[in-house]
This record gives sequence, C-alpha cells and structure tokens, in this order.
Amino acid sequence: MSDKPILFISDLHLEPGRPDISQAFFSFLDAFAVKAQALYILGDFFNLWLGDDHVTELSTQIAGKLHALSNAGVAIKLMHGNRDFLMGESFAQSCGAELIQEPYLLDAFDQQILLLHGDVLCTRDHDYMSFRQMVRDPKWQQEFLSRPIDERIEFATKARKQSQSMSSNKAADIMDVTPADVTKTMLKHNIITLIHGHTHRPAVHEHPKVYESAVRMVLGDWDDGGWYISWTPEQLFLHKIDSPVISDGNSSLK
Ligand SMILES: [Mn+2]
Repeated sequence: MSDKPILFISDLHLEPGRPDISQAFFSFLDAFAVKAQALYILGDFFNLWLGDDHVTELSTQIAGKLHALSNAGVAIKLMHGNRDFLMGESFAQSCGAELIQEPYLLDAFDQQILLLHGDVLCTRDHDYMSFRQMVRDPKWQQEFLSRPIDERIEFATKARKQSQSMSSNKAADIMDVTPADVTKTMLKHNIITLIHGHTHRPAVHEHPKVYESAVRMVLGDWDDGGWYISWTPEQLFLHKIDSPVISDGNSSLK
C-alpha cells in the first residue's frame, strides 16, 4: 500500500456567494491533495444541495476540479453532511468520486479510523435529531426530489430560517457532541480514533474513557482559512490553512 497521505476535510460550505472559499479549496487541491492517495470530504462540502438535477455553475466547476484530481490518481470519497445530504450518485460520478455512508470505517496503515460528519453525535439537539430522521428517510427524499426546483428552494429557505431561530435559543453545549455518545460510538466500533466535522470546533480531544490513547479529531469549517487532517504511517495531524496565502500551518492542536 502507498505511504502517501490520506487527507480529510469537511464543512467548506461552498456556495456561489463565497468564491473565495472555492479558490482556497482549489489551492488546497493543487498544494496538498494532488500529493495524497485519497481525499475524504466529510460532509457540508456544499452549503446547500437541492438535488443532482439542480446543476449550477458552482457544481459544474467543483465537479470538474475533482474529476481532474481523480484522473491524477487520487481517490475521492464524499460523505453527506446535514446540508448536502441530497448529493447523489450522479453528482459523485461527475466528480470521479465515490459516495460513502456514515459511520464509515477506514482501514489504512494497519489501523482503523471511524469517520462521521458529526451531526449524529449532537443528540441533545432534539429538534434537529427529529428533522434529521425525516430528511434522511429515502421515501421523503424521493418525494422531495420529485418537486420542482423552486419548491425545493422555498423549502430549504424556510428550513434554514427555522433552524437559525431555534439555534439562537439553544445553549452552546447542546450544539456540540454529547460526550457519552462519543464514548459509546467509539467503543461500539472498537476504534481509538474518530474524525468528524460539523460542530465548527476544530480540536483534538483525548477520550480516556475509551482508551488511554483514544482521540477524537474535529475538523474546522472553512471561512477566512481552512482546515484539514493528514494521515500518514507516521502521524495524524490537524492543520490550519491560513488565508489568503495557502501554507502548511502545522498548528497541531494536540
Ligand atoms: Mn454540518
């Protein structure tokens, strides 16, 4: 097996109104991803995804860049987030990528790592958990995707407003992962390393209740800069990318 790094990113929230984030992502591809063996995109890659049939200038541009990376020999894996859970096989194909389902056990360098977007761990947010159950139901998705695009846009706008007004009344810890569920999940999958995003709280946490060396690495969202994790036979590392100049920040938070 190749010793080239495996990279992880999440929460870029790509959208037409933020061409700077798309640009940072393209610089990241050219500077780092092209030297990797695989790139795992762990959800909320797009700020909003209303169906693969809703082709936009942005989606076409991103698919083109990813497909070029795939042609260069980098395996690309796409996991759903809470904003782009409707990303489908057809879009994945246009990126030369593979859709992966969470929880995803990644086996490499003689070790197993568990990958999640992270929203399933935020179990104290009951409103969100019931919304999630609804929209992840294949029947709901099929019905939703059969609606005209302007109806889908209307639904998404309403859902966003509702979630924003609900979030503003919630305590900060409710919006974070539930520690007991992290322990349970790690023990259930028998792993000592978990990588997720979603919470926008980049950090490396120790989880001694799981195992003395157990860690949970949390990717950050992309805004002024970006975040990625690299995994090589030697180490796992959380990197901050400073913007506008892309550089290997080496800011391990561990
Ligand atoms: Mn998310």
